[in-house]
Amino acid sequence: MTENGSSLCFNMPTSSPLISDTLVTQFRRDGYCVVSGLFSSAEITEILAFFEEFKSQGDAIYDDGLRYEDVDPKQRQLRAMHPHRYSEQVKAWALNSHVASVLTTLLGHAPLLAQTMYYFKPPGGKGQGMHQDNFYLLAAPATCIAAWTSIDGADLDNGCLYVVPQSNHKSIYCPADGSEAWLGYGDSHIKPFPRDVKPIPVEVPKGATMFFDGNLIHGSGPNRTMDRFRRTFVGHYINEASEKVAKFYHPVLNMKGETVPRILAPTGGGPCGDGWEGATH
Ligand SMILES: O=C(O)CCC(=O)C(=O)O
Repeated sequence: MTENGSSLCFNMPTSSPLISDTLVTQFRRDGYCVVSGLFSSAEITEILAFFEEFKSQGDAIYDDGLRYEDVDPKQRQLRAMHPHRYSEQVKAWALNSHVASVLTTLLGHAPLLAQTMYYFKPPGGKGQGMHQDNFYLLAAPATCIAAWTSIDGADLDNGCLYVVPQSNHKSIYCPADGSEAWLGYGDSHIKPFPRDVKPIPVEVPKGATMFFDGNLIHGSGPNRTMDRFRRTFVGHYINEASEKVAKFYHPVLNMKGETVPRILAPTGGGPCGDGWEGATH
């Protein structure tokens, strides 16, 4: 433990046996990869069962304290925001040692947990607009990373993610027209959307985890099925060498679940100007 409260390097090797060199290369080049087997099938069943129960508690559904049944999934994302703040069990899943091991390889540093979400995306649920996560998290000096674990299997019909490969090498796009519209569900902060990039779908098998870079342009399609959910458990992490992340993601936790007080909230001067302090997303 350092004097400012962070636990740097838990002796976790930076080369994980849980991810192949090919996938590490793909992540570094394209900004994403899909890794199987980090959660057991029993854990996936437990996560599913937990959130089926959790949704009736109604205290962690985005936004404005809306309850599950009050959210119209055609209008906005139906998702629990930061459920790890409400449940030690969810926190334990977010701190999963296999996920931590892969994150350490991809980051080259130990990860710190900044956010969890659980997307329900029921039949008919809307898609998510194309965005870059670090537009919202403002992690610095390194970008953030997501671990997105598919509970049902995500495919073209039920609303898998779309990504722009290699956009992880681009800077954060700032909204050009100054409008607030991109804060709405399904809208994009990337305006105008660059003509030279083409999103591609990424299907993820049930139980597998997709990792993606915080600068990667991504979004998701609508759930066009009549009868299948597209549920996903998501953790957003920052690199332990980070100094800052937006205020919406505090407290930041190390992978032992301890608060890391040395991480500050940016007070202006980010890539999109002094007035932008980030947001939940
Ligand atoms: O799961 C989705 O549909 C969107 C997820 C996403 O954009 C994210 O986790 O950053």
